[in-house]
Amino acid sequence: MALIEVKVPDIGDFKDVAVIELLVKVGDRVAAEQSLITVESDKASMEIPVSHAGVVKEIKVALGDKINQGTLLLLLEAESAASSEPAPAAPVPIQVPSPAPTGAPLAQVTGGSVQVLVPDIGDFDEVSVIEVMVKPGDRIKVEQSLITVESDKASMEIPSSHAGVVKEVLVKLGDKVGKGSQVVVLEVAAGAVLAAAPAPAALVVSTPAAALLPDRVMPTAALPPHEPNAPKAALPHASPSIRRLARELGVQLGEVPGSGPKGRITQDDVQGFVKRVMAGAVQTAAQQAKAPAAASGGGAFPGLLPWPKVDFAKFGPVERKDLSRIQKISGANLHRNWVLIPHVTNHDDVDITELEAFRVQTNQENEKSGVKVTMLAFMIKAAVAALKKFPQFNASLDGEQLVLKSYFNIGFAADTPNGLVVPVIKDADKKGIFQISQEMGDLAKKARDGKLGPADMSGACFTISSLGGIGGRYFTPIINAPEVAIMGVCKSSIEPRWDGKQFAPRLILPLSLSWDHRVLDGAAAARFNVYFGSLLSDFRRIAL
Ligand code: CAO
Repeated sequence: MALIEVKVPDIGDFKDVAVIELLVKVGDRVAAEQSLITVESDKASMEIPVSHAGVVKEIKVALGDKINQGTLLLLLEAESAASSEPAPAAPVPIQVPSPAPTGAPLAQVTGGSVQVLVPDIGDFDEVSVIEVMVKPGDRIKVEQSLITVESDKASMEIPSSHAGVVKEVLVKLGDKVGKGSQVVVLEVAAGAVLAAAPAPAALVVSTPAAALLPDRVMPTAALPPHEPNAPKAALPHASPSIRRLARELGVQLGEVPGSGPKGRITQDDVQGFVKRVMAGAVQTAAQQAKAPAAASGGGAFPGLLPWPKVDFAKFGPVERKDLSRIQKISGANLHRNWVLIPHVTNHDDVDITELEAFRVQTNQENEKSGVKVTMLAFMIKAAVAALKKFPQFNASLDGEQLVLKSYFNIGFAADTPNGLVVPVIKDADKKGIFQISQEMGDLAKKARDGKLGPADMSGACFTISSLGGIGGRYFTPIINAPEVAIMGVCKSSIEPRWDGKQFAPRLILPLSLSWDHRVLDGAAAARFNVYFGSLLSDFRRIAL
């Protein structure tokens, strides 16, 4: 047994390609030519195989890493018996043929038209057209893929040598094509016919299929075998452009049934899948995971990539610190709420010039009372009034029922050295501004001292998160489930406002209301903000 370093082989013109999939893990037994990782450029995805059989000892790359020829991928304890030659002691790069140059014609020019031809596609004489990606009338760019062809070893996309408008498509599904076959007739702009074609080398296929495949080529039928307990090794059967489309739409290709030859996933398959999901006809794995998760408070998301594992110390000195107990608890809650609640945030501005003047005056007049009246106390009262006017905001979702509350407990986010907590002012409708200010001060102190009990933090109907004492403009507060909305407040500042005759300096408070789109909608949220703002602008309205 010898420990060998497996490095990225010659990958042609590719530089800094991203690792999009790790196909093995430490401890896996791999066969020679088995794929280790998948990398992807903007033009192609490709699997990088291992040169020897053996056991994976250490993986040196993580998802998202950018790799180049020579990058160390992993350490392998090679099994000399499984290899045709003795296990080498020195690092062994996987030898892959470089893309061969070719002088094959890519286009024939006639007047303002160009006939795009199949370029040199390496060892393949006759390959089947399995996908036609353009139709007459389409405007296409240079290098845009026109068709996908497939041999028994690989599939590849044939790009256009010119930009232009497709006049005629000269191939159809199932046709056999080879070097020089006509693909499309393009109408090109005058003078463009002599434009340089894309480098044909990009289309050469290396063999065997298990070896690294260059630009625009991805292995299909002849994927190497994988260990039964190894992670899912084969990517879903689809071309790079389909992968890109799926990524843009957030579609997990593994969930899309392929209707093309050998189960290949086509553009229509991806679009059809999205339509069925939107119509509610099918559920994605993530959606299925959410339903039980919502009920049980747990659940994973199959299909999501694992969290990137990075050896940060590689890049500089680091220190590790455990999350505080509050961070762990609130983090888990915030994560669940963010994932399960469809959040929307409406931002608004409120003129609080008069209210702030009143607050300052009140504090001056009551200096000796020891209670400082805060803007947050006014907001809590305004929130109670707005919840009374819009009861669907004072609600919780319980399965298919909405629980409407006739009590008014308002939570407020408090920043403490150990993390975020949300103490609750109970029955805020029955309390005045002084009492609310006093209770808030007491609860905020208890929070900072780490002395809040569960009763101090339960039973809220609606939460206000104020960053006003710190700064900022707007943000997206996360709803504190099972509430259905949360008001975020940032720092007020003097801004010019038109009073009908002139611009006057006014104190403007920025608001950010996040709400649950399963229960509320944008119009309701806008009305809530307008009303809430009108109360803060003229607090006398609260008595109406
Ligand atoms: N605009 C401008 N100034 C504001 C303001 C606003 N919207 N809100 C408060 N201020 C001022 C106050 O008037 C006070 O000024 P003075 O010291 O001159 O009187 C100063 O900012 C500090 O106020 P405060 O923060 O002590 O009091 P508060 O009632 O506004 O807030 C509390 C109390 C507990 C909510 C706050 O201390 C806190 O923890 N806020 C952070 C909440 C948070 O982290 N939210 C994010 C959750 S999402 O991660």
